[in-house]
This record gives sequence, structure tokens and C-alpha cells, in this order.
Amino acid sequence: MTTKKPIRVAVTGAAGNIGYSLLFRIAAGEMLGPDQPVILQLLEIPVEKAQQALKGVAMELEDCAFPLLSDIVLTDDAKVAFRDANHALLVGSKPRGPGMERADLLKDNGKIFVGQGRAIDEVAADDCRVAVVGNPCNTNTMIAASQAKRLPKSRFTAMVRLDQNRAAAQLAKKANVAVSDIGGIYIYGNHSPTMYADFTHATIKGQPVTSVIKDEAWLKNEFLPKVGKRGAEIISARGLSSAASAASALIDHVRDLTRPGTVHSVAVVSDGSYGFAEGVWAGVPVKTTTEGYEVVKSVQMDEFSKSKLAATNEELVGERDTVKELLPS
Ligand code: NAX
Repeated sequence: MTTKKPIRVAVTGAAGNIGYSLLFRIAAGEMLGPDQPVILQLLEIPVEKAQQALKGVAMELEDCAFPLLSDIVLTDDAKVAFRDANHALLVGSKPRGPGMERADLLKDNGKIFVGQGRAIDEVAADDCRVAVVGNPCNTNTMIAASQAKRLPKSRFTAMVRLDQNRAAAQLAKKANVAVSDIGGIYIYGNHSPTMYADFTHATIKGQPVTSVIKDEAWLKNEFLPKVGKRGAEIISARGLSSAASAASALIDHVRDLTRPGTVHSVAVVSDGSYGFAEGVWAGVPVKTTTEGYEVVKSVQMDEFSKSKLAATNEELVGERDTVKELLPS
């Protein structure tokens, strides 16, 4: 029996698709460790159907009899969900409806993240770390963090780990090696098709990718769009967006941010590194430290990579402009 104090994990959109793949893995100890008890604090919208679905998920969690699951809180109130939370996983957001413009989606979802950012800053634990999945996740993170007066901005991160995992899997498949043979593949920029999966510094069994996969045209014209548009490919095959793989990536994202020394892709507030505009949330390689993370700044980019970074930065800056009325002046 573990004697550790339970960690409080708040999850929004908990009755959604990703929630259904995520919560059971957190409760099983895959995110915070096999001897770390957790309390799940689950937020859903104040709509009967969503609250009923949430109750159903909680019943299933109970029925798993997870030894590490100390308690479950169900609520439609952000302040209840985030109270004393050590981790806030912001998964819930509004899906893009038929005929809806991306700008409308940005603004509509942005409002959710204003409220949630404020609530987190008010009631979460002092050590709270916030990880955002709900799309457009980079800009939603910026909006949530902009409300924070108490928590440092570095505690707010957006998930680009699914893109890293997708990129590693595609390289492994092409080279016919195990995924564990792929090293140093990191995602830069936005979680959108403009993201840049930097294959130029990645390795296969320790050798540069470009010396193993000699087909540069494949790397530039097939691999990159494949990773960038993988979400859409899954929707067209499954009729639903990626859920289990997104949940798995979020487990990786949070777990690796608690393991000092790990280098992984995380969207963090930009300090201007790699030419990203200061203050946008851009995917970069970070090294986890005991305090949090530090951005790996030493990667030298070639002209091709620089043009990709500039394109994804332009999109992030455009998103920031679209939601500027939601940001404190
Ligand atoms: P679902 O529509 O299945 O679930 C979302 C849930 O969020 C719903 O149950 C809804 O009631 C709830 N919700 C909406 N507004 C809320 C609010 N204000 N507070 C609390 N709950 C709220 O979507 P799902 O497939 O779970 O995806 C969730 C989000 O993840 C979407 O925005 C999606 O675009 C995004 N994704 C992000 C990925 C990433 O790599 N960053 C990849 C997967 C996914 O596409």
C-alpha cells in the first residue's frame, strides 16, 4: 500500500471521447506513477445529457476498482473542478460546427479558456500545471495563461505530443524499424497542419534520418503533410476524431514533464527562440527540469526548416490577432 498523498487531477470535457480513453489510464497510474494515488475532479458542461454521461463514466471508473483512485468529483462548476488541483487537463472545448469559420471557433472556444484560466488561477494548488488539448490548443493556452496573476505562464502548456508520436511512428514505418529506434524528432509551432516535424535533426538507430531515408522528396512532400494532416485522415476513416491516441499523448506529455532530463515536444510560451513571436505558445523541444522545463535552444535550422518555422509562426500570430479582444490589454 502506498502512503503518498493523493494528487488532484482536474479534467475538463471528461465525458467526451478523449476523456473516455484518458481517465482510466490516469486512474491506473500510467500518468503519475504506479504508487501515486489520484483524485479525479471532472468537469462537464451544465447540460443534463453531458452530466448523465459523466455519471456513467464515474460508475465505470468505480467498477474498475483502481487501487490508486482515492476519490472522484463530478461537477459543472469550474471552481469546484479546479479547487486545489495539482494538474488541470483542459480537454473540453466546442467542436467546429457545420459552416463555422475557424475564426468563430477561435473566439467561441477562447471564451471558455478565459473563464477556466481565471478559475484555475483563483482556486488551483500553488504547484498546479495546466495542459491544454482542446483546440485550437496553442491559442487556447495563451488565452488561459493570460488570465493568470498567481501562476507563472510557464505552467501553462499545450499538447503537440500527439504530433511527435505520429511523426516517430511514420518514420519508423518508412524505415521498417521499431519506434524506439527513432530519436530526436520534435514538433515546432502550432498544433495544426502548419506544424513542423523537424526530421532534419532526427535519428534512426543513432544515424541521421536523412542518411537512412535518402528520399528527400518523401520526407518533405509526403512525411510532413502526412503528420500535419493525420487528424483529418483519422476523422475520415473513423468518423470521429483521434481520441485514444490523443489521450495516450497527453499521458506522455504530463508524465514527461515530471521526469527531469527528458527532452520532448511541448508548446510553451515563446521567448523568441526559433523566431517565434514572443508571447505565442509554440511547440519546441523542451528539457524537463526539477523546476519545470527549459527550452532546448541549440538546434541550428537550415533554410528549409526556417521557412517552415516562419509559416507556422505566422499562423500563431494570426490566431493571436483573431482573439485579441479576449486578451488583457
Ligand atoms: P468531444 O466532443 O468528444 O468531447 C468534448 C467534451 O468537452 C464534451 O463532452 C463537451 O460536453 C465538453 N465540453 C465542451 N465545453 C466544455 C466546457 N466549457 N467545460 C467543460 N467541458 C466542456 O471531443 P474530444 O474528441 O474529446 O476532443 C476534445 C478536444 O480535443 C477537441 O477540441 C479536439 O479538437 C481536441 N484535440 C486535440 C488534439 C491535440 O493534439 N491537441 C488531438 C485530438 C483532438 O482533436
